Amino acid sequence: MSRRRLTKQQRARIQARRRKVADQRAGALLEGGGDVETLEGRVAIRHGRSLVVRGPHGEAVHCLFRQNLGEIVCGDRVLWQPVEGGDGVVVELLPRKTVLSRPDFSGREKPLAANITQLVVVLAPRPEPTGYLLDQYLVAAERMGVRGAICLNKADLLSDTERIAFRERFAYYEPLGYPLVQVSAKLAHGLDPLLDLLRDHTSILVGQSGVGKSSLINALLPDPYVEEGALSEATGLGRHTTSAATLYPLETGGEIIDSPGVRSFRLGPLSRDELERGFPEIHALRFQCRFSDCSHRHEPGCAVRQAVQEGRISPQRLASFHHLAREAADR
Ligand SMILES: Nc1nc2c(ncn2[C@@H]2O[C@H](COP(=O)(O)OP(=O)(O)OP(=O)(O)O)[C@@H](O)[C@H]2O)c(=O)[nH]1
Ligand SMILES: [Mg+2]
Ligand SMILES: [Zn+2]
Repeated sequence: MSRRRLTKQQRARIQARRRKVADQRAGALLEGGGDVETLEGRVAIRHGRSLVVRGPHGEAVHCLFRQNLGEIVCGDRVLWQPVEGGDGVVVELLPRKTVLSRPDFSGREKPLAANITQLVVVLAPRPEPTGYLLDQYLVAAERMGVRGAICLNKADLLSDTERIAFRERFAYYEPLGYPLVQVSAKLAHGLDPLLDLLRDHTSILVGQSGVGKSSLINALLPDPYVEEGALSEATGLGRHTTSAATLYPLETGGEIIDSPGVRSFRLGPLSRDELERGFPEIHALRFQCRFSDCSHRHEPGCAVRQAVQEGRISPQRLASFHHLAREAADR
């Protein structure tokens, strides 16, 4: 690591200067482009003030944009104008159907990707999955109104019996409406059911760092596109390699978005109704508790706790529900 260490101030100054130059350039391009044709495109990736936009024929064009267009992210649909030299300039951000956001360091909601129709949570035997993170993502999917799905990767690390046991651990989710597939990105095993799942969808792969999201995308694409990280042997945690959400078209139909791994995920503000809808098996019992505002904690006549006792609802799921309810109440 020979990279020079910059102070916060220096970094901020450099960023401000870059922003100004990009703005001036975008401004100049915009003024030059009097009656240039306007095309529709899809944002594949955003790097600071510049974008890679896929044009009508799937070609990748580097585009600049003005700050007043708002926060443009991967998956956004935009209008852009070609300029000399093959670059372009984005002139309009089209309305989003869905947006996945997560809070930034200051707790402000920041969009990560737009116009997603499916959220695929990737899990692997290493790093060890956390049920809470999975449940948070599934709540996020329900809240966005998109399908949630689960992809178990790194099947090659397990023996036959371990592989079955790993799948069994998450089989609970299938009847709730979350498809489950088990694959090995490394051996390119089990990819057909995954491709079926991805067809006709704009899917985002999410999950902990090191579970193999980028590796999966590499396995699915004809040419290796994406850089994979090495799994750190000491901790079993992957290095944070993917730094920006990136969209790729799939030859078999659909689009797939690689996203930077997380250690944890925090949902934005969540109403009681949104929370319950995020747990379909709890939502289904909402009229059966004795009290209509039942917290499913200690009230008598609670149909949800009854279902847990009878083995119909997983105690971990109810624990995730309570954890999220507490978080929502704290905000
Ligand atoms: N054995 C095995 N290793 C895998 C498999 N898929 C990925 N890996 C390894 O796991 C490590 C992390 O893979 P990445 O694809 O970079 O993981 P990621 O989820 O994109 O990580 P971030 O970008 O940090 O979020 C790499 O060393 C991969 O080679 C798999 O199916 N089997
Ligand atoms: Mg990655
Ligand atoms: Zn209850």
